Amino acid sequence: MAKKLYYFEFNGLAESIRYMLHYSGQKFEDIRYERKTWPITEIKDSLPYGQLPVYEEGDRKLNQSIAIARYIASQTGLLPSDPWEQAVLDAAVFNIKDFQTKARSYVSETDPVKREQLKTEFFTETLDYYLSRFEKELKTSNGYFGGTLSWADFYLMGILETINTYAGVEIEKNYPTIVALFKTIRSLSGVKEYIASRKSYVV
Ligand SMILES: N[C@@H](CCC(=O)N[C@@H](CS)C(=O)NCC(=O)O)C(=O)O
Repeated sequence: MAKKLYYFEFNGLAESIRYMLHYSGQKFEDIRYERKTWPITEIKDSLPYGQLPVYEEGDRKLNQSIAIARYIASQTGLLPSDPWEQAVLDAAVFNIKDFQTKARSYVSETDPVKREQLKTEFFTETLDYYLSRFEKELKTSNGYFGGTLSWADFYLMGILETINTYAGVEIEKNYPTIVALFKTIRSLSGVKEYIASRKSYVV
């Protein structure tokens, strides 16, 4: 069955999904649109909710990045079978999503004065509030959100790398357990080759 992932030529909400697909060695078509030529009306109109990412398997279509990531994880040994363990990882993903939402209000602000204010608030309050908690959670569970490698770990890396693309710094650099986790994921077979082959992302 043909598998296709549609997104932009950017990391954003799709990169953790791409990482997991490459890690599991699945063949898929990685369809990327240029953000500067978006919207392409006939494509946008064909999407279930007019937004990307969208994942296709044969004639089935799925939108919402978290639903796609969780589905791919369930196919690739990155989602545990125990309901409690699944819920712990869901909580981790939604905590990361909350952090991303706050970061987004800073990076997407177009008014330069407001952006500076939001940037200061992000770097002096929000960043450490969340990253110190992610760090602690990882540290107390063997370096992974669920004790072993799971989709929540990939999700964290995809989101933080995207914020880094916008912010121009490695926001995780002072959090050694997060740094170590990313090093591990980047060296996984499939992920390593994908990273070596992809173009660098620009805002
Ligand atoms: N909650 C959705 C949000 C999707 C979303 O915001 N997609 C943006 C890119 S990150 C998009 O398609 N923007 C173009 C548009 O709205 O036309 C998800 O997680 O998949």
